[in-house]
Amino acid sequence: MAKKPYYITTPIYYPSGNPHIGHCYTTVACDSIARYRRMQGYDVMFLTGTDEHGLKIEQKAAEKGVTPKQYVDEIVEIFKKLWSYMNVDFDRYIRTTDDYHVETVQKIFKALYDKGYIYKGEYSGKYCTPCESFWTDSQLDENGCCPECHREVVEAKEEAYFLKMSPFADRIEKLLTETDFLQPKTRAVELVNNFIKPGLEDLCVSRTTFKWGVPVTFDDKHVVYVWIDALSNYISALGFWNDAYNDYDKFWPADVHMVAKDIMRFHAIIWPAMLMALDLPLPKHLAVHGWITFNGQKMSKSLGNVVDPFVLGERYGADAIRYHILREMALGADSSFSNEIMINRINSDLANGLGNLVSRTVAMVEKYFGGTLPKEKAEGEFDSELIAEMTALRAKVDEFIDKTQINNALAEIFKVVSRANKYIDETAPWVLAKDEANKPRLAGVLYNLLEAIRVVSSLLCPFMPSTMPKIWEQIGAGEADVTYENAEKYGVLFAEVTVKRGDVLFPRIDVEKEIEELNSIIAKNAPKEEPEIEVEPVAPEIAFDDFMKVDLRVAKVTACEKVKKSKKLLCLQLDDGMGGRQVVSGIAQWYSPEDLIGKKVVIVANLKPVTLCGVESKGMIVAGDTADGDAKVIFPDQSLPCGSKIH
Ligand code: ME8
Repeated sequence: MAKKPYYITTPIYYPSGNPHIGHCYTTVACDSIARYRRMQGYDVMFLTGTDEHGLKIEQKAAEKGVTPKQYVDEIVEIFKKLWSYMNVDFDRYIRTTDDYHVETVQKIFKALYDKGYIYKGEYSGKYCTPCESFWTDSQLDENGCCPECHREVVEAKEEAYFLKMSPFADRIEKLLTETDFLQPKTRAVELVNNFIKPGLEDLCVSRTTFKWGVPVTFDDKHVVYVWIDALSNYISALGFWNDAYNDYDKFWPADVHMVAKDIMRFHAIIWPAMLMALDLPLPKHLAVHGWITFNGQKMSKSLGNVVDPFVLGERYGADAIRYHILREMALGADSSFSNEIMINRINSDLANGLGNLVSRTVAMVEKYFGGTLPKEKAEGEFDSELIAEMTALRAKVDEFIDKTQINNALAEIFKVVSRANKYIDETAPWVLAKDEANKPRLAGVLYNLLEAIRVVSSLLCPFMPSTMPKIWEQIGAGEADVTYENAEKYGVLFAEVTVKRGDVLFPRIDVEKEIEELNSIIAKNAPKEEPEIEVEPVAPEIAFDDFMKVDLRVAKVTACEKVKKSKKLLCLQLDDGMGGRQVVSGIAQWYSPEDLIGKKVVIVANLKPVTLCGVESKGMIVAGDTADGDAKVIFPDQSLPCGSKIH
């Protein structure tokens, strides 16, 4: 019987800096699902790649004095090296600079134009002549000048192509609210309220201010907007409207696109609109995960050195890193990365849990039976419970993988690891070993443990692919024993199995010493100098009583949306511990609603209410200025209760 096709994709990453642990999460998550599906017998296509066009890349290359292509070639190699290091087994790697992809993008753009969905219009905004750049009002610096060179800008108009969005608004709203396309569904409401309900604006899909992009074939002053270019990768990589590949009919529509929340909007609104306009089927699922944060901020390239995945992999092994990031991240929520949490998890789950289970079991088979078990079955107390749990495990893992909830799948597997360790304490093999008459029971107990390890390691293999074969060697399991089919069966290992002690799978890490070493690496890699700012003079002295007049409180953002008619304002609903309040804040340029919802902030609680753009604001969110003139919200310790006073 022909295998069922299964198509899963990561975003294609910008090669504008080295990959970091955030990129690792999505890629390793997709790799694990792809491996799980292969194990289940699917014919899998796992696609990843790089998104190589755009102004940012053009500028970075110019700074380095190389061509954009030379610039991306170098970084793409680092991405590929990291994926091989992390045991990421992709089936195809797409680069948007590949000729076949460019051909598809050009044909898509032309088809949308011919169908009347793309039209020529005028893009108006502020123009900086020396930089040859258009800026929107919200992008200008605090003096209304160019955010790059800080010179004056002029009102200007530029011809541009636009994609009509309104014909698709109803269908997209239904897709988001009435189907399970978007996972987790809670995010769909946010998208509909923030983008669809206020009216979907037509999208500007071409640029004339830089050259590093896909040229529009019928108007070569223009290059295609980088998101139209990038999103098309999911089908160009299958050979849609090009001759490089021939798998479109087999693999489209995709089973899962996995992305982080920052690019959800492009995948949940713009990509479906493009496909609808082309009359193509929509992907089946969009799985949206949160960010890996570090010190409360989205981990990004500038923080890359802090937790360089190569450095971490060198110290603990790629599988331990894979396990940690997959186990920590719940679909939809952010996950904060800390070296200490990672080390503790490696110690508890991998060294003490799984590693210990394997080494104790193998050591006992060697000690009590010289390495080969006699043919015995244990069917007494505790045995049936362990057997029932191991045989029920596969179905539970399947269910979570179907829902792309990898952390929960791993939690289920590790419940069986704990259960098996507990079984050792319950059955006390060292007591059984004292009496020759108990030897048959002892052999049966050890056989059950080997079976539990076989089941657990078979199901863990997609997540930790390089460690599991080492376990199989130790427990005497052959390739045919560790299949998906056998993962729900008991009694698969040969009754007279021979074990073979091996190296320690996950050496225990000395937490204190390790943190000290990591901290010194972090300190070495930290930017040497703080960015310079013009420090404002300190305000005139005030008495303590005056300070106490300002009532600062902790409040949690329960809801947040953009203020209509304003590019700068966000309207936040806050739980202030006193019944709640609404605050309007001018931070829309730097934060989107999903960055803030669920977080605690500091507010000036007794500020006189004002009305901004017709919306009432009771108080103010406390924020600071960066060297670049951006605003950064002050996030207090998140354990402070709502309403608590700051002084
Ligand atoms: O957005 N935590 O590329 P990009 C979790 N080229 N995931 C993170 C992360 C973090 N701190 N940082 C990055 C682009 N990611 C576009 C995509 S797709 C048609 C075009 C992951 O290099 C996450 O998967 O900025 C996020 O969606 C992706 O990297 C964005 O990568």
